[in-house]
Amino acid sequence: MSNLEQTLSIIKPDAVERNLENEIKEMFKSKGFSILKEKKIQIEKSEAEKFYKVHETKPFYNDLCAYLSSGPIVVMVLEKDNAVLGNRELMGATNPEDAEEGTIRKKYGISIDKNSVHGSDSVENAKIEIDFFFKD
Ligand code: IDP
Ligand code: MG
Repeated sequence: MSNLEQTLSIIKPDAVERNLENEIKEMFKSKGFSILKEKKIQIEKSEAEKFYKVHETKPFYNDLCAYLSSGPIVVMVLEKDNAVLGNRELMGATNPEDAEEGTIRKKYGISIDKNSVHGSDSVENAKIEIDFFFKD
């Protein structure tokens, strides 16, 4: 049975800066994801703080928000069957050192904070995050 889902992906500043946008998009497409929407933007720190609000009590919250707003990012809506989990699998572990071969973070991630991509962690959060960037 099919279970078409949408999820939010972000190519983070470290990857945009290294011109990895096309390589990363090709990895999504080769795994069967359709890119329904995309835009390259730079956000304010205050917007990053809203986006990462679930992490506000974490010691790394301030650095994380400063980082996400430090340069251009590419935000995308990805679609395929079971897209949320499929994207998490393709991204790999949060810490690139722990990420499996063949994942985006293994291939391109520099460190736990510069790990090249973001992906929604549940269908519910995917809806919230897609609205955050694409509702106008
Ligand atoms: P995820 O991006 O794999 O979903 P989360 O736990 O949601 O990971 O954390 C959000 C982001 O915060 C991570 O992608 C990473 O950039 C950063 N982060 C998570 N844990 C740490 C940490 O221990 N130190 C520094 N940055 C962290
Ligand atoms: Mg997360």
